[in-house]
Amino acid sequence: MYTINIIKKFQLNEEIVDIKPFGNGHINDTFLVTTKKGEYVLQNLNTFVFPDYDGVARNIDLVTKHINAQIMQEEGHLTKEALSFIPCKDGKTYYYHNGDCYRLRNLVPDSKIYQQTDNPSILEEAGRALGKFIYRLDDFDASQLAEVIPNFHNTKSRYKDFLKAIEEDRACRVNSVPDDIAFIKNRANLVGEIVDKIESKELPLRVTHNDTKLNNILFDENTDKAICLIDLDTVMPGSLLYDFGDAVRISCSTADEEEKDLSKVNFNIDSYRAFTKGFIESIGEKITKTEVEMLNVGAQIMTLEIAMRFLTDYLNGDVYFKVNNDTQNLVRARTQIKMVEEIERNSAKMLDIAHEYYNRVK
Ligand code: GN1
Ligand code: MG
Repeated sequence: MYTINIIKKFQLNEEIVDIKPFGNGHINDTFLVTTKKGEYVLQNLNTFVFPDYDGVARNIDLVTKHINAQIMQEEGHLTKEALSFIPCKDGKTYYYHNGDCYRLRNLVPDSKIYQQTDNPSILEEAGRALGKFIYRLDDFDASQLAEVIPNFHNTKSRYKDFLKAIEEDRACRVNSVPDDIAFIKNRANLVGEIVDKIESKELPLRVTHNDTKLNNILFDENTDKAICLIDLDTVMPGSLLYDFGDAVRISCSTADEEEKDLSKVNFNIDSYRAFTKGFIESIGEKITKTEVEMLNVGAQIMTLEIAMRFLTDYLNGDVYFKVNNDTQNLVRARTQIKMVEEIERNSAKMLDIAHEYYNRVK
């Protein structure tokens, strides 16, 4: 169906001027819709990755309503931080047709994203936005949320998927990547570190975003202040370490996830300091001592997990992440493996930084 006909299903009675591809996610297709009155973001959710598209829409609705109510309470009115979705003519928050699931939301005015930066004040803002997101959802009952991708950040189950991919060797690629496989297998003892502690209640189960790449944070074009987190499809119950770790692996890297020259992939400790400062300051006393002690472990495990996911997809023949060529998932796996090494080398310093800022808020 033409995109223009899809937009007609929504309660948006504005004349459309332009529709063009937008953003660069690995899962969904996104478009920028310009009308005579404003700009909107239309997204086609990947229903292979998110078969429970109804649960995704409900989760997002519940979480944005909760956050927006807090903004109202704090400010007396809705600010730019508030995301709002335009309902369909039938009242639903999405339009489903033949396996495609579309949502339409406002484009936050004068906003931009960063793919990468080493500017400490921007990274401090990024940490602050993430901390605020978790802070605002602290009193939200996580059991209301559907687990839209079961075991999404269950590193133990991701490791099982990885072993299965090696055994099946569907794309006949196993023999060409022995060192990458060995790197991950050598760290098998780490995969239960977070999930086991959630189960034993040493780590609290919170509401987390679960996809906290820097480009999922909106910034104000004029002031460079962080506005809010976007791309809420994976909002689910989880550990704060998932969000912190997933953010750090990108925000504190000196190179892109797709970089082929691994000598350019390094860990920037100043970026880590700035991000951690913003994060701990905004979440304040709500962060637990165990979480603080494990922030660096969170970064290590989340980076290992995504390395494993990219390598698993490479071994399975590129069935999950969007790719433009046969080695893209391997390149991604290798940047993440290099980041794991870098994080391991810096872990003592990372722990010191976490203590330093925690001591100021506790
Ligand atoms: C996917 O589509 P995007 O880029 O926001 C993935 C994340 C990965 C990321 C790796 C639902 O996110 O988990 O960290 O790629 N999202 C899903 O770049 O699997
Ligand atoms: Mg995403």
